[in-house]
Amino acid sequence: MNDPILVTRSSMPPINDYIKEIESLWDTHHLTNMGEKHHALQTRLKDYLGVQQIDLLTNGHMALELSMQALGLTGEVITTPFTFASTTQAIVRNGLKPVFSDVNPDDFTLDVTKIEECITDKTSAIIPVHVYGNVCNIEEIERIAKKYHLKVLYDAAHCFGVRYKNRGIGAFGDISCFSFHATKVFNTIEGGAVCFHENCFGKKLSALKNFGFYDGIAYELGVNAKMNEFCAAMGLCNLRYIEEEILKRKIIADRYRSYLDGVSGLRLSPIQKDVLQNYAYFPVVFDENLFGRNRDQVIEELSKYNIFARKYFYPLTSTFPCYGNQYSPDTTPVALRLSHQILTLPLYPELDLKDVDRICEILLRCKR
Ligand code: T4K
Repeated sequence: MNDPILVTRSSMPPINDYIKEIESLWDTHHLTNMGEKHHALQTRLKDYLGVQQIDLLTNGHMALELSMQALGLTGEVITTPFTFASTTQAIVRNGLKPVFSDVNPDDFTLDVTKIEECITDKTSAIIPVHVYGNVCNIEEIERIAKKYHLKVLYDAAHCFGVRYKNRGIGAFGDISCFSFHATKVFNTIEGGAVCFHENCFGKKLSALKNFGFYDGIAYELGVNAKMNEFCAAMGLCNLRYIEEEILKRKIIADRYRSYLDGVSGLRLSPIQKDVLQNYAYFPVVFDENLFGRNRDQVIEELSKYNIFARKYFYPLTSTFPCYGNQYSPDTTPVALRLSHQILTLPLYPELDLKDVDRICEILLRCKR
């Protein structure tokens, strides 16, 4: 039996790069609380991502949760249920009500034709997700937000390095939140970032991530969500290799496409106009009627060969037991159907092309 192939595998720099990067910490003993690595990474990321302002946090979830708090959102927010648990949990943990709007079947992001019907006098924001690194319909979301005076906070957890119309994706909306988790295109082991425009927001956010302190006095109800120096050092190392890593991902994604594009019963994520992709994930949508097998049967077949694709994102977050039965998945039928049909195939820079060939051959043998 071949070694297991998992859906992803963390990118790691050469070990000596990391050792060299952390050596100075043994001199300074300054391990956390916004030290030199934190500042260096912040500066380099601001430049790489092409954003006006950026702050670093312990993870992508806290980036979302504290951004919502810092923005002072109230009442209802319009969002997608086709995402990772974090997006919805950050909303609900802020005391906000998620109003789930459906996604479009082509790129799996919010269907902009359905947003306006979800707006009420309690709506304070739209919280879309650039899911899999697919860019939302930014222009239309901006138009709706302006018309109804809503804030826009993008969950850009999957989007590191993505550019739209030659601008870094983090520059859009009022705020964009990235995840630097071990499973992401760029990782700081655990980590996250908030990108924003206004200075006053930044002051509040940096207080919130540090117990709400301004000069050691807690004026806000904060938490501890500071990125530590070892994580920032990992980020500094990984950032040196990011272009090569994304290029390796592209080669793998292209190989998948060469096998799977145009196969009846399979639908791939679109190549979006004006988007420089990061190839974070490789989702495939199975139409059982045309393909002859459903998504779950394909997972089962791949697992016999020690290949572990994942059901990102099943089930819809709106159906999680932690929300009771407050939200019906029937209000978002496209997302519901997708969650039963979609499978993300293994994709990471070190994945051997021979393994990609093998995965595709097994998958295509499933076709009836
Ligand atoms: N918003 C969105 C849209 C998100 O997708 C996420 C996170 C967030 C917000 C929140 O950001 P963070 O707070 O996490 O920074 C994984 C990740 O834990 C999670 O970060 C990610 N989204 C989600 C899509 O995927 P799981 O439960 O699938 O992880 P796990 O442990 O099963 O790992 C998946 C595979 O990754 C493993 O089969 C092997 C590989 N792996 C995993 C770990 C932990 C590694 O190679 N190295 C590792 O250290 O959630």
